[in-house]
Order: sequence, then C-alpha cells, then structure tokens
Amino acid sequence: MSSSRFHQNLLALLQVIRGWNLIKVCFRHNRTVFLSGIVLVIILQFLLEGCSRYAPVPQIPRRKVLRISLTTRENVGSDVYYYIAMEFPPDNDGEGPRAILSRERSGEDWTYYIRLFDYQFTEKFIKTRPQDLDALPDPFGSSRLYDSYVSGKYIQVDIYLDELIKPLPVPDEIWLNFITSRAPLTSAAVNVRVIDALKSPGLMIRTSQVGQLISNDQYPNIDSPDLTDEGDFPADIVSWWLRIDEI
Ligand SMILES: [Ca+2]
Repeated sequence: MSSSRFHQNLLALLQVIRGWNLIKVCFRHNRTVFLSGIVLVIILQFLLEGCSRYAPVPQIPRRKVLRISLTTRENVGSDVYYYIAMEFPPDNDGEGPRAILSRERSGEDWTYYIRLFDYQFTEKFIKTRPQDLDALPDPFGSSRLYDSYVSGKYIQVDIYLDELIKPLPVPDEIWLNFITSRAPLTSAAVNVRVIDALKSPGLMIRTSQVGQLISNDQYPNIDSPDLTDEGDFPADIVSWWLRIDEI
C-alpha cells in the first residue's frame, strides 16, 4: 500500500471515530431527541419504500384491431375488385351490406368499404349518395391501417377500430360482406356482375369478443358459394376469418 493511500484510509478512519463520538455526545445530552430522530428516519424510510412499492404503474391504453383474412381459389387477380364492405349501427337492419354494385340499390347498407384492386388497397366512407358511390376511393394509408398485404391466394387487412368509427365508443356490432367483381362500385344504370359474395342474412362480429376467431366454418348458411366458372377462380373466396385483437 502506498503512503498516500495509507494516509487517506487513516483520515477516513478518524472521521468515522469523530462521527461516532458526536453521536455519543448527542445521545448523552439528549437521549429523547436522539431516539425520536431514529424513529422518524425509520418511519420515513418505511413510507418511501411503501410508496414506491405500491405506486400505480402507468398503463398504456390498449387498442382493438379488427383482422380480416380472405383466401381465394386461385391467386389474387390484378383485374378483380375485392370489396370488404361494412355497416355500423344504427343503420343495420340485420342483413349487413348488400352485394349490389350498380343501379339504384348500389352499395345498399354500406357505411364503409376497403377495396383491393390491382394489388392496391383503398378505402371509402359512404356518407353522401350517390356521390360517394361513384367517387374514387382514397389511398388506404390512413391512421386506420394497422397492416395489409396480398400474398398468393391470401388477402389480409388489419384496421384500428377506434379509428374506424367515430365518435367513440366503438359499437358492439359490425356487419360485413366480402364482394368481388370485375367492375367497380357505381350508381350508374349499368350491369356490374357480382362474382362472389356472402349470402344473406349477413355476417356480424361483436367488437367486445376480443380474441375469438370467427370463420367460414361457423357460418355455412352465409358462406359464399363455390364458383364453377374457371375464369372466375381468382375472384372466388373459398375461406375467410375474422378476429379482434388487443395490442
Ligand atoms: Ca366463394
């Protein structure tokens, strides 16, 4: 040990002895004050520990995401219009969005839709008829989008529910339909053929049922029929599922 290190240690020892002597003097002169101080320190330490232990942990609010997955008979086609149509209360009459893409009843009971065409996702709220039926949908890059992709026969769309329906809270029922065609939604008096869609009485998901898988297996009565025309196979939805997750 060097002499300077030894010197430092010696000084530290002397300070400890000096401090201890001071405590002894205090204790001797005023034992009550000294004991009260110790009790006060113990109480303060207990309170501080208790506060830190039971302090509320800040909660990050969780958000609900509606996940929609469609599978087609052949690879998703660039010339097919894929519509995911939704209807929110109080509009619903128990049937959901109708599979009608033209003429007077076009987009009947559609509140909102997501469209996939030429591998591009777009979206539209239908508030003013017939203008919103004929307008081009908006790019689907909004705050509602959580994720979306097309891969082979799969179409996946995940959307934030709290950004889908305003004002909040999100209603407990959302009605859906999946509709395909080779021409877009229009109010014009033309014949837009619906290739595939869910059958009436429609599909409803409850937003309170977080984590519950809803699929075509549970709804044979409304599932979209299988197509027989081979040219329409990219537009043939053969299976689908929905789920609401909290993230
Ligand atoms: Ca089908």
